Amino acid sequence: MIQQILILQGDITQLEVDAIVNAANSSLLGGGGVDGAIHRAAGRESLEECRQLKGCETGEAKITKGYNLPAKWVIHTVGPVWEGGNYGEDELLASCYRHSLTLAEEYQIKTIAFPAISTGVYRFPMERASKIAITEVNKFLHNHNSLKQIIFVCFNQSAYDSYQRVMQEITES
Ligand code: AR6
Repeated sequence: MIQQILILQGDITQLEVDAIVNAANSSLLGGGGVDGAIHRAAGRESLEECRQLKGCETGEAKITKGYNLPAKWVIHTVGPVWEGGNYGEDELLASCYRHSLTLAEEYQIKTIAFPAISTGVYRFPMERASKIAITEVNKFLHNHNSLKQIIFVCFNQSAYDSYQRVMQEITES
């Protein structure tokens, strides 16, 4: 099966994909940033379903239906708060991508979109986060072939530039 990685700039809540990933917090009860946007767009039932999940650990992921979103599923993952880089942040962020992709495979998801997890309120440096994101997705695609399309959704131009730069570096190395 042909697999494709795309980098787009835009609002993840608008995408018609099988699943979008939410950069949530451990309560899974909503917040600001992309989490707030996803909950607003998905609607009240989504929050109800999240409430039943009883939270999520950092680096792990849980799934709910998409409700009013164009996406069929939402995979909620909890990224690490950036504390300077010596507190296991890189590994925890990598774990978010791995757990999200594993869940996607379990649910036979073919197309999935990721925001830049942890790079907003949680302050993870964009360049470093995008390198981890692209590396983990590449590794996963190397060993699994169920996913068809992975989209990295960048909310602004500097995030988009960072993903493009890192993708080029990784492809050329
Ligand atoms: N579509 C795509 N990307 C977006 C969107 C959107 N609609 N909105 C923001 N981003 P953040 P975090 C980008 O802060 O750092 C919440 O309160 C944004 O520019 O949403 O993991 C949660 O409840 C940034 O690059 O998530 C947690 O408490 C990226 O998404 C906490 O924030 C992630 O920014 C999680 O912090």
